[in-house]
Amino acid sequence: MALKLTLGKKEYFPGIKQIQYEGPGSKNPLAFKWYQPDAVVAGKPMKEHFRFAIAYWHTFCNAGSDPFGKDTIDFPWDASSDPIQAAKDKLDAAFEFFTKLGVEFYCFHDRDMAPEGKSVIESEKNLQILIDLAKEKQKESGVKLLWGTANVFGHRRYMNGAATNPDFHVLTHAAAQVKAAIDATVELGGGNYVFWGGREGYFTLLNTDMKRELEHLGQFLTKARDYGRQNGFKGTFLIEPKPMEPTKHQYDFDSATVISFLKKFGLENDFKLNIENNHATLAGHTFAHEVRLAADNGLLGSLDINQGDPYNGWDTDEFLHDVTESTLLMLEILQSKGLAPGGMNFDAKNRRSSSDLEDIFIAHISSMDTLARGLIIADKIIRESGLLEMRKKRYASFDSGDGARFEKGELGLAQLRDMAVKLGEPQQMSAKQELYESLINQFI
Ligand code: XUL
Ligand code: CO
Repeated sequence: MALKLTLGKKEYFPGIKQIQYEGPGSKNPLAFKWYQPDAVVAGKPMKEHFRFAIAYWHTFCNAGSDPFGKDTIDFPWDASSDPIQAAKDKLDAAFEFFTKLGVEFYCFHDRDMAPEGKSVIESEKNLQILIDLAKEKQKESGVKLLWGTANVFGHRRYMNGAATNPDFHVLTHAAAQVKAAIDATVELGGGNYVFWGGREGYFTLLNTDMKRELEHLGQFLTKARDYGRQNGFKGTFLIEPKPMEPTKHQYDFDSATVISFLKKFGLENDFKLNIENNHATLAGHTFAHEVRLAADNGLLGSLDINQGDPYNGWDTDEFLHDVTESTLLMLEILQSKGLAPGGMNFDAKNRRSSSDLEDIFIAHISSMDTLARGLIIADKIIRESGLLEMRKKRYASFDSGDGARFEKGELGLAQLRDMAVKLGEPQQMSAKQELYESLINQFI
């Protein structure tokens, strides 16, 4: 079903109409060149492969400030001096943006949507006001919530952590926020609920009882899961790995770390992973590696789409615009069971020097086209390049005979040793890395 254009009292992007597909030859920056939501690729419509979502915090809250300078972008929805009115205006602008871009999902933190109050109770009331309005807007437009989350890293009370804070009092405030954010996610029909542990980590082991902090995190997530399940949340809980920034060492370091954490605390049936490209590269991995590991463990949940800068080592959250990177990602997605009920959330921001309002449209369009191209290319690679067959052949010695017996656990170490004696020195087998790499380029 197509989204219905949904405007508030004021139109925030007056020069921009609903974005259309015009094809690769188009020179219109406000048109799709590759992304056709209903075009079928690899057995289903493009939009179902991607399930694109807009990140409320970057797109409507981040006006370009960095540690060295203040905002550079004027958000017209930020004009009111009454914070609740400003939040309502932002909601209007957000739904105008979603429905003009044709993106069916969005994601938010509690504090992106509604301002923090002077007490837990006032914060809960503020959030409820906005959730009621968002519910109406979802109904009118057809837009859905991909996931909700709580910002338990921004406020100064969380400077030593939220669920892993050494002070129990702080932990109770994190619990209050997570409870309200789960309630909001249930009310808005969100398919997922995310935990990103920005302050769950440490700067020095000298003042940190790591074992105790990790046990607190396991306990906290268990209780959050129980609360959600008892209160109508049927979706997937997600943990978003990131190795560092803002803390020096974050507990949810990467996919491998989070997978073993989930298994240790018995959370693997309710939780999956929300993997972000720039977090993967900060951990010294590729996006594809992190996605493959999660998928192989049945724990691929959702993706935060962006890219880092190869020449510096922090979380620059750029819009994904690299076609090779997108192709390698889509190769993994096509070999997995797909993302639903997860999706692809644009956890990305414009450069602060991209200061026109239309630049946020251009950035999303460019990324959606990049992913659409990646999908088309990856599908072709799978069907025509022979790459997967080549890879399978590398392991042919395990497909039958003693190799297959080994895989089944039928051969002990001493038997394997006797076989080495009998078989003699193995024949060298090239890994053909450059051939694989050239195949990818042949299809791009
Ligand atoms: C921070 C980050 C967060 C999470 C949600 O690096 O990625 O925005 O996606 O809290
Ligand atoms: Co993210």
